[in-house]
Amino acid sequence: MRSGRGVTRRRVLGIGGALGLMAATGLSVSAALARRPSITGAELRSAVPLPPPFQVPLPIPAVLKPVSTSGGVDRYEITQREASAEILPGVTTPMWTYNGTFPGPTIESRRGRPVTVSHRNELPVPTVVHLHGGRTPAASDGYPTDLLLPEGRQEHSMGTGHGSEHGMHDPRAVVAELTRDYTFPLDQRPTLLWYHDHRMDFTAPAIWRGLAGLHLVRDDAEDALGLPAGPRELPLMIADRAFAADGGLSYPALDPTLRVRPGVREPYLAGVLGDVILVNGAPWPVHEVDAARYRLRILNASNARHYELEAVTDDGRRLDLIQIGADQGLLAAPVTHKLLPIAPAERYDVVVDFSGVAIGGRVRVINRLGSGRTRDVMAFRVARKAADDSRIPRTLSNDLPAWRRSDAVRVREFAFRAGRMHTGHGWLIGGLPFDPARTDVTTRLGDVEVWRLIADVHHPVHLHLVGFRVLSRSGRPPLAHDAGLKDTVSLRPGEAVEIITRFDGYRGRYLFHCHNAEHEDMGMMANLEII
Ligand SMILES: [Cu+2]
Repeated sequence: MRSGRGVTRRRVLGIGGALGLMAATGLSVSAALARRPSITGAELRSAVPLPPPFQVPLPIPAVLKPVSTSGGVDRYEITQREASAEILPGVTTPMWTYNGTFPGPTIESRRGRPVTVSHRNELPVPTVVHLHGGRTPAASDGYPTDLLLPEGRQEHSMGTGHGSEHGMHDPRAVVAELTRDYTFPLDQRPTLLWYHDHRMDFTAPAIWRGLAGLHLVRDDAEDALGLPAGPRELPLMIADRAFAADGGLSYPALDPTLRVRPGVREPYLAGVLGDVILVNGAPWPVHEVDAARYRLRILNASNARHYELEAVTDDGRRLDLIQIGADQGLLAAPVTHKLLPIAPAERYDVVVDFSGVAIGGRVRVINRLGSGRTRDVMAFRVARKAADDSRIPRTLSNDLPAWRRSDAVRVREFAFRAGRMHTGHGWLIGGLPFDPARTDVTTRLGDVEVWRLIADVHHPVHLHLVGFRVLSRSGRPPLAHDAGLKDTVSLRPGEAVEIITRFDGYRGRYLFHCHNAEHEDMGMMANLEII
């Protein structure tokens, strides 16, 4: 009942929702904005009893040890394999994992010190690893057809989807078997990155089954700021899931083997939402804290769920969420929020001060867009008084790019909209579904461009390789949380968002796409060729 009621009240969108409305009645953009729906997607309901909130301790993903640090390179090994996890207390959930855990192990790196991760695929399907937010040469960026096949499997026998469904072959694909080395130079601003599966047509179910982990990049300048650190720096990977009666994860895949036929069943075409909110793989967890400042490194790793986060004390007080960083690292100066929207794949670096909370008191992190059980995210219990020598400097960084409109050598426009592709319903960029063989954008290394991104429903748009700045939203100034350097921008229904970036780093074939993972699998990607 709880989620059923929520579904109707919050007008969760199937394809017949806002899309049909906008197409059929020709709603103007301003009218569509006024009717902005809070959620794009439909919610699955779990078939097992769910635990009460704030009982399970918050897990912190283990930091992976390098197998070698010689030659100026940190070398890691990760095995992708099936493993059983106890996500819900007393319930066994088979998952696809990096090294047997969900989230996968965290990698910690220093800026400019290269890392090689050797991935071994022991899963029953091909995989692709993408380091989201990484400034990575194309060969290691995890292009969706650069498959890592399980041992002894031929590509044609694996039903890799792009062959069977799209009737196309990608001659540029670089396919490996069993193991593949991904090399990340990490010559970039320090920030929280995340690695996840990016296989053609099957990214959404692969992430849902557990193929996601964190990768932190640090440097001396950031370390010297005096921000909360050590046990007072917490990564928070937020993701929703739903559980079937047998304890396994529910997912409405058309092909449960995830080999041949991509896509999801009808009510979920706009995105798959779960009724259980996980943080670092635990349902509605609780974490004991000192009465001190904490640095929260928040990632929304959900396939389609958006959150508007608030930190609320037992007596109803909303704590400040002091944003210090965005997707691509530190802001110039802190920005204080009471409410922080976070779309799939976005990251926010936030300091929360628990020193004003009574000892024994609780601070709940809630999602204003949720309803019933999905309104809760996690809680902090303030356990003890403690000394705190951390600080939040008024100047956090002074290396943010200051691109101006006049720097741009061209302006491009892309519409992110529902439409038809040959397999049925699709999500299109500029009217076209993804085709690995078609170059959608060609740009020169070093060029500055302005992109105008237009949405029908919510689309969190992600560019590989580069960070960008948000210039405007539907002709108005950016929102407070658009500050800093981004790699994913949340387009709200009916909105036109302008971003500016410089295409530097590496030449080669990259992507831009919607990071609603279901949209991404149903066509909403395009090629970006840097020459
Ligand atoms: Cu989308």
